[in-house]
Amino acid sequence: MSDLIHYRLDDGLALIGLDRAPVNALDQSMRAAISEACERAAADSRVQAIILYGVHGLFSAGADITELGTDISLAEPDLPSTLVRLTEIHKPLVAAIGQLALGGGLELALACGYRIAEPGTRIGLSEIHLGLLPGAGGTQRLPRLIGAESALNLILSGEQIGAERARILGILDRIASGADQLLDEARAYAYELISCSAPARPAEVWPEPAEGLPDDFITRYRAEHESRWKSRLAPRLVVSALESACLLPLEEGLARELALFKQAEASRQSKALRHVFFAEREAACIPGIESDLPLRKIEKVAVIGAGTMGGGIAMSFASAGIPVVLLELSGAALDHGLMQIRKNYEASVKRRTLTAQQLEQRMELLFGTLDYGDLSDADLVIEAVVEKMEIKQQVFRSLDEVCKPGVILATNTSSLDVDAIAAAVSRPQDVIGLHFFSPANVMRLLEVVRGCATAPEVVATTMKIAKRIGKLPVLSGVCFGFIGNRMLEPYAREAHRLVLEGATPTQVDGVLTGLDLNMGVFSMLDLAGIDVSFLIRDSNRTATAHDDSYCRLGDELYAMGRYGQKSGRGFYLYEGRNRQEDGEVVALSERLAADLNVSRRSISDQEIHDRCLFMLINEGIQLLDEGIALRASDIDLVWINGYGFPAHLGGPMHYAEHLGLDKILSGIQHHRRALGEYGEIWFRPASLLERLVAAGRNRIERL
Ligand code: T1G
Repeated sequence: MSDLIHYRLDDGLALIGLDRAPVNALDQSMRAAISEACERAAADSRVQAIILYGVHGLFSAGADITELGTDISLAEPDLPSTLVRLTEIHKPLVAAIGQLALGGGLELALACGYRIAEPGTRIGLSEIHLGLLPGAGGTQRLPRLIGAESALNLILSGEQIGAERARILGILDRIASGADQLLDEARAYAYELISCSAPARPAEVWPEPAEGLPDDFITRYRAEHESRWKSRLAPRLVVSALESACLLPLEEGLARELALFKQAEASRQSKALRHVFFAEREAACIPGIESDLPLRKIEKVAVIGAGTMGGGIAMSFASAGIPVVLLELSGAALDHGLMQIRKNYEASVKRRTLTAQQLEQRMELLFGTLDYGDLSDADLVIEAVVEKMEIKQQVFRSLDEVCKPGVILATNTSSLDVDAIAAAVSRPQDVIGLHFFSPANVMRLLEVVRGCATAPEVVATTMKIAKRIGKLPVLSGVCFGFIGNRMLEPYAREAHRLVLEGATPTQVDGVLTGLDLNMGVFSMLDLAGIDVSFLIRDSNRTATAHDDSYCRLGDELYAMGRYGQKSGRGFYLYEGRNRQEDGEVVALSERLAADLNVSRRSISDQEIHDRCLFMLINEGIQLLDEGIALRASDIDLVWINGYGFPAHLGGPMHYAEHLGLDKILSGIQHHRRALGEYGEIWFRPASLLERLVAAGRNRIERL
C-alpha cells in the first residue's frame, strides 16, 4: 500500500486516510493509491463499509494544479474513471470531510454515497477560478444531488460554502459535533448505515435535475448572464455541461463533461489563470529573506488620516480583528471618518455579508484620537495623509518622537519617494511603503515598497500582516509610481495622445474594455478624479518637461473644474452613473491639437491597442530590468488586482509572451518611426526587451 494512504481495517470498517501534504492534491500517484485502497476494501469480505478521510484533517483541495495542461493530468488512473469505479462499489462509502474539499476533492466526496463534515468545513467547486469546469463528475453528480439551478450557481461562483449551507443544500448528510469527533462520528454513521442495510448509494435526490424549472431555463440563464462573462470560456462550458446533466443519462453526461473539461484545460485562458494561481504564491517569496526570519509582532495598528484611504485601511485591520487607533487633525474630520467607516460596514450588513453583531465588534476595535501620544504603543503606524512630501515628512517626524522603538512606520503614498520620507526620521530601517489601492477595504492589492534602508524583518513582517488582513502583497522597489502607477503613466500617455491625434475617449476605452479590462483609461481617471491625477502629474513635471503635449488635455479639464464623476463632468458627462461622450471634450482635443501642431486623423482600434498595451508592457519590462519588480509575474498580479487587467489574459507580461516579444518590439519600433518627434521621444524599447528578442527568448525575465 502506498505511503500516501493510511489503510486500517477496524471492526468491519475500512478506514482509508489520505496523506499527501500539504492539501491531498489528487495527482496521479494519489489517484492510484486511492483506487488501490478502495479496490482492496471492496474485495475484502470483512469490510462492510468504507470511510475516506484526510489524515491531517484537510480532506482534499482537488486535482494537482501542477499537472493541469500536461499529459499526466488525465493519466491513468484518471480521476473521472476512478470516481466512476468508486460509485460501483457495492458497499457504503462515507466521506469524512475535514477543513476543506475543493474541486476534485469535493468530486471525490460526491462519488461516495454519504458525506459527513466537521462544522468548520469549507467546500466548493473552484475550477472556474482556473478557467476550468469540474471534470470528474461535479457537473453531473451535483445537480442530481441538489438540483440544476443550485448546482449551476455554486459551480459558476466557484465560491467556498460552509458546512451548514452545504447541509441545507443537500451536499452534506451530517455535520459532526467537532473536528476532533469527525472520524468517530463518521464511524458511527457507517455502523448506522450497515445496521439498517442502507444501499451503497442512496437513490438520486434529483433524478431529473431540471425538475420544476422552465424548459428554457438554460437558454434564459445564458441570456441573463452572458454579458457578465465577457470573453471568458469556462462559464459557457459550465452551462453546457449542466445542460447535458439535464438532458442526458449520467454516463453520457460524464462523457460530455470530460470533452468540455479537455477543451477548457487546453484553453489559453486556463493556462493564464493557472499562471496567476502560482504567481500569487510566488509573490510571497523574497530572495534573501528566509521564510523563518523572526517577525515583529503586530497587535496594535495606528492609522494617520481618517479620509477615504485612511478609513479604508483602518477597516482592513479592524475586519481582521486587529485594534486600530485612528488619528486626525480635527474632531470634525475624525467624527466624519468614523461615521463613514460605520456606513461602509452598514452597507455590508444590508448586503448580508456582515452581521450587526460583527459590525459592532469591528467598530469597538476602532479608537479615534487627535493626540499623537495615543500612538506610543502601536506596533505598526500607517500614514495616509495628503500626497505632499513636506506634509508626509512632518508626520513622520512627529511619529519619530512619540512611537516606541521597533514600531514599523509605513507610508501609504501612491508614488512619492519612500526614501525621502524615511530620511525624515532617526530610524529609516523601520520605514516602508504600504500602497493600498482605493477603496482600501475592498481592493486586494497592496504594493509593499522597500526603501534602501528598510530592514529585512520589516519587509517580512509587512508581507505577512498583509496576508492576515486579506491583501495580496507584491514587493516593489522605490521609483516614481512604484510598479502599478509607473506603468500607468505610459499607458495613459498613449491614450491621451491618441485623443489629440483623432480618437475619442469612447473609442480608446472601447478598445481596452474590448480586451476585457474592467475600465478604460478615461473612465478610470474620471472615477479616481482628474484632480488627483493632476496633483500626481504636477509632482513630477520634470519627467514630462521635454514633451508634455499629452498632459495638456488633463490639465485643461482640471483647470475647467471638470474633475470626473465627482463633478459630473470629466472626460465624459455623467448623469448619475450613466456616462456619455462629451462633444466639448472632442472640441477641446481638436483645439489643443491645433495649438500643439498635432495632425489629426482616423485611428484604428489596432493602433490604439498596440500603442497603449505595448507601452504598458515595455514599462513593465523596464521595471524588471531596474530591479523595481522582482519578477514578471509580480507585475501581472499588480495589474490584475490593482487596475482590472483581465486575469484570464494572465496579466500584461503573460499577455506579452502570448503576443510574442518580437512582435511587441517591432510594433514599438514601427510607431517610433511613424510618430515623428513624439515617437522618437517616447517609443524607446526597453533594453531588456531588445536583449530578450535578440536572444530569441519569449519569456520575460532578467538576462
Ligand atoms: N494542486 C497543487 N498544489 C496546491 C493545490 C492544488 N490543488 N492547492 C494548493 N496547493 C499548494 C499551493 O501551491 C501551496 O504550495 C500550498 O499548497 C499551500 O497553498 C478534476 C481539475 C487549498 C484554499 O482550485 O484554493 O480539481 O506555495 O498557499 O492559503 O474537477 O491553496 O506551499 O509550494 O494557497 O491555506 C481545484 C486551489 C483544482 C484549490 C489553501 N482546486 N487551492 O490555501 O495555502 S482543479 C483548487 C486553493 C480540479 C477537478 C479539477 C488554496 C487552498 P507552496 P496556499 P492557503
